[in-house]
Amino acid sequence: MKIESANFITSALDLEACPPSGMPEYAFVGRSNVGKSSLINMLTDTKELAKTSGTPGKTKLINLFRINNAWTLVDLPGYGYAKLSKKHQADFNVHVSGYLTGRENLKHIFLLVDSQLEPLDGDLAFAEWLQGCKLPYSIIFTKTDRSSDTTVKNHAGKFLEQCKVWRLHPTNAFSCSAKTKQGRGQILQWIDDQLPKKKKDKKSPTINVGWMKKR
Ligand SMILES: Nc1nc2c(ncn2[C@@H]2O[C@H](COP(=O)(O)OP(=O)(O)OP(=O)(O)O)[C@@H](O)[C@H]2O)c(=O)[nH]1
Ligand SMILES: [Mg+2]
Repeated sequence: MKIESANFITSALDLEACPPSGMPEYAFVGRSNVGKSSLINMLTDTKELAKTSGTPGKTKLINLFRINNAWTLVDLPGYGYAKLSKKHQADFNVHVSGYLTGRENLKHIFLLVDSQLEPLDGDLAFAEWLQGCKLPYSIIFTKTDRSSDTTVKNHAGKFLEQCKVWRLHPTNAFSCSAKTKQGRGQILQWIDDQLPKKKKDKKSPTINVGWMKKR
């Protein structure tokens, strides 16, 4: 999919503040600092559409972006960073879970998992919660440029093994690097495949004027 336009729509505190939309929506969720905002910039080929930071907890609101005037991409606050205040984590739970369970046009959730780390129970528990809510989700292993291919494969393999143990069935699994753009093509292609197909322009009917010549 070619990104022709990527525009910020709004930052919303909660579901009620998200403008109603009939466009298919795709949300990115995961632990604080896992690389959600960086991945959104990488996918849209922009530098600062989504705000990133080395300090966990940068994204505090539900940020909506309109892509190609056809679908919406959503950057969500992160979860589970121990150093964040209890209040921040509680707000995350209420607002993000309210958005995920209540947004009618939400088509798919990408759960980002750091490929540098061994599987974390927090990520598996989040996937379990999504599945319990019957929300369709896929896994994206992030920051693949930071480790060797062997380490990335090892961590991704272990995580997917744990998914089986936890009886989790993500729709798909991808890997990506916001730095090298690895995975960009696959993720965008997969989203494109899910989008409703535009109807081809009907050709104007050709008028057969042969009968006129005979007269
Ligand atoms: N090397 C490398 N660094 C990355 C990658 N993705 C993100 N980072 C870095 O990781 C840090 C966190 O990235 P963000 O995109 O802000 O993470 P986030 O998940 O949006 O974080 P919160 O908004 O705090 O939940 C930043 O310093 C990024 O530059 C990647 O693919 N490769
Ligand atoms: Mg962020």
